[in-house]
Amino acid sequence: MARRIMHIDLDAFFVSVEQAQNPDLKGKPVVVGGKPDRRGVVASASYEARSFGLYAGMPLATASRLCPQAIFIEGNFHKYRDASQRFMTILADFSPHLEPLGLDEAYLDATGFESIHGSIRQMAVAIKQRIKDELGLCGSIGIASCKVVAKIASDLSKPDGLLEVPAGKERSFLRPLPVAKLPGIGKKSERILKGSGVNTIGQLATLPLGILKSHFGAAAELLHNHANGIDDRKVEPPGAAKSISRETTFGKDTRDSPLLKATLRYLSERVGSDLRRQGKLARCITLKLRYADFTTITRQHTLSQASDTDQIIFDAGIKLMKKELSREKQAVRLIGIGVSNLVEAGRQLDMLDSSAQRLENLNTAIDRIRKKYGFTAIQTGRTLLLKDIFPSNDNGYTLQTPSLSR
Ligand code: TTP
Ligand code: MG
Repeated sequence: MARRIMHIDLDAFFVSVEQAQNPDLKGKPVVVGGKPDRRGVVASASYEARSFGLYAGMPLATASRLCPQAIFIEGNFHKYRDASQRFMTILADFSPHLEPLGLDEAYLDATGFESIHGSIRQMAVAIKQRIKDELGLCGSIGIASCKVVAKIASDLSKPDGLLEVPAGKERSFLRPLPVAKLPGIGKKSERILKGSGVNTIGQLATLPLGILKSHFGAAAELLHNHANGIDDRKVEPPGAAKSISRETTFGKDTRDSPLLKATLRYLSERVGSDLRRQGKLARCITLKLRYADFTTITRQHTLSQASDTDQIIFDAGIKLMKKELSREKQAVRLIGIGVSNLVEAGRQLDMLDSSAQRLENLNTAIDRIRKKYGFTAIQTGRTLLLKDIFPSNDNGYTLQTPSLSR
């Protein structure tokens, strides 16, 4: 089932807090940032001020020249922080799966909440209403199956907007939009893309990955995925026991079993090493596969006992992979392994189990050596295969630096 992710962003936040406290300011061009005789820039401009061409980051002097009748306010950060905390408290009433970003925006995972509110859209309406009633502020909400599309939707809907992108419609929604709407595309990237004839997100989505890589290096894959409405990032509440994962995209889609196994082994070792460095044990192992047609699946296995050993992570991953690939005939584009449900390492490991103890001792020793001499100083049998496979590019495979997501 497709996820339902909301992105909520308050409209003209600093200005709106001022307007809520002083109704004389409502409906007028208002700027927070300082008096125009001060050096400095606009922090927030009301939508009335924006119609004169004012925007955040513009020098105050320029703003005053473009819109002399605008009301300029110094601003008070404590006030905005209080409003922000009250805003986040309202959101937390709706879902514990909440990830605040800065002061005035947040992601909320609303998957499965339709039964409570009638629909996710109605849930968003209820959120907007409470923000209006309790804070006197307007928020815009985007709803989609992933973060990047939800964020673009809330941005497009501003001000006081609500825009839902149905599951399956991500690409057609993004297709006509200018590339600058994609988070992460600044002025410089926009210029580069325009130079390659790419003006819309749709054009970016179909640009061959090789061309994108020549301009954006390691960021190309992410950009390509986002332009195609693909974004697996989870909504991660701050401070919650997170997950550790590693993944890698093959230079060429593959069904080669030794290669898949060796890569999984390598990724499991990286995850295990991170777990031990953080002093954590994991209960849940997740395998991720993306196929040639970009379909992405995750399969989970819960361990009877929390662990941080490479071998146990790998064993669980390989079982899940074998089962999955026996059903799926497509070639694999990306493979990843992750652990979650983390607990502090303590006495959870069964010390009576000598084989578990031996593995733990071995892993600790390996980590010590790696810390001293680098990660590749020791490689176990299966990862050695990677060396054989990846020494040159002539077989078409490249192993990219695995990304670490927490
Ligand atoms: P934004 O959400 O980017 O802007 P906004 O809320 O004023 O307007 P809207 O979302 O409707 O487009 O940023 C939130 C607050 O962060 C903003 O009110 C003021 C502050 N801010 C700065 O101080 N400097 C900046 O350059 C930006 C962009 C924001
Ligand atoms: Mg805002």
